[in-house]
Amino acid sequence: MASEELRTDIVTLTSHIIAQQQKSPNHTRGDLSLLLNSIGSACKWISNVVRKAELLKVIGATAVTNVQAETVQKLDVLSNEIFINLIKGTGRAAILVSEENEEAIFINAERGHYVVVFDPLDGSSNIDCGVSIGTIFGIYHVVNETEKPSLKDVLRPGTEMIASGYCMYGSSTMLVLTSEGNPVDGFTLDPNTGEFLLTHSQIKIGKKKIYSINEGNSYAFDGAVKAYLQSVKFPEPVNGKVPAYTARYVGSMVADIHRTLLYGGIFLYPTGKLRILYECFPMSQLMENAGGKSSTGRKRMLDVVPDKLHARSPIFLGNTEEIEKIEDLYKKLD
Ligand code: AHM
Ligand code: MG
Repeated sequence: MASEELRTDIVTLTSHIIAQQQKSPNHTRGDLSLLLNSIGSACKWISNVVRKAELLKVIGATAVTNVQAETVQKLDVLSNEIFINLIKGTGRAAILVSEENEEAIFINAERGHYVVVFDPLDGSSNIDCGVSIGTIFGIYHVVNETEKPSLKDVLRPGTEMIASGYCMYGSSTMLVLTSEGNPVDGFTLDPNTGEFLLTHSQIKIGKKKIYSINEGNSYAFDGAVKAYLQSVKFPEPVNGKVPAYTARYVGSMVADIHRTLLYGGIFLYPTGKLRILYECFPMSQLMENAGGKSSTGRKRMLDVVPDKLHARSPIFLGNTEEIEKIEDLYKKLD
């Protein structure tokens, strides 16, 4: 492409975050913008180590000691350290909750007014075979800035989350972000400039009929999930046409949700493996802001109040129509 044809109206993650901040009366200090930018930086660093992981194993085994030291550290542990250090560096977070840490991490009680919950590298079964994995995060404002931060700032419904997102380390690195009252936007990491560039503005969930579930767990499914699966595999004709569903399952929540957002369909994890705070809530806020729905089967996911940091829940996310089918089946079951 000739240089005169190159677009110059580029929106970077940073310029997008600043523009959103200017529209928001609640976050005029720019603290949330700082946090979101630091998350963007953390994701770039994690992307870098994820992409080098296999090569480092080979180089590390025979050559440079410090490289070897780096490779013996597991990727999820390394990602956790990167994420924590970059957030700490902003001085704006009061509490961090990571999937990798049993306890909440309390920091900077004086100037930190935000809680950041995150899974630094989700999709553990896919880490060692090069399949897409990702980082998931959510942000709360502390309940009261004048009080000492405590667990009551964390154990709150998902409706109080002010921003959330994920970064997928797939065929490209993509960061997808939303915040209260704002749409869902996607940014692709440009490896040449090291910038996240706005490539998917105002994502609305697609309309394809794709269902995504680990059917290896079928023995543990309840009647509602079994009936739903039966209905998508053996669909009844609608107006003389049989609605054909496609099955897709990566086994990394970030990749399965990313596909569900862009193409449409439903993601089901009914057996209660996924963690409420840093897996279910962020993905639910993204799904709702993209025009979809998220449910435990019996209630809106974002209305749940977790009773402990690593509490888990069944979850169903996707097109409103599909989620309502599941909810109706649960009503019949109860
Ligand atoms: P993890 O936090 O140990 O990586 O587990 C969460 C992952 C999700 O990314 C994914 O949706 C799910 O576990 C897949 O589980 P399974 O392999 O049992 O289908
Ligand atoms: Mg996880």
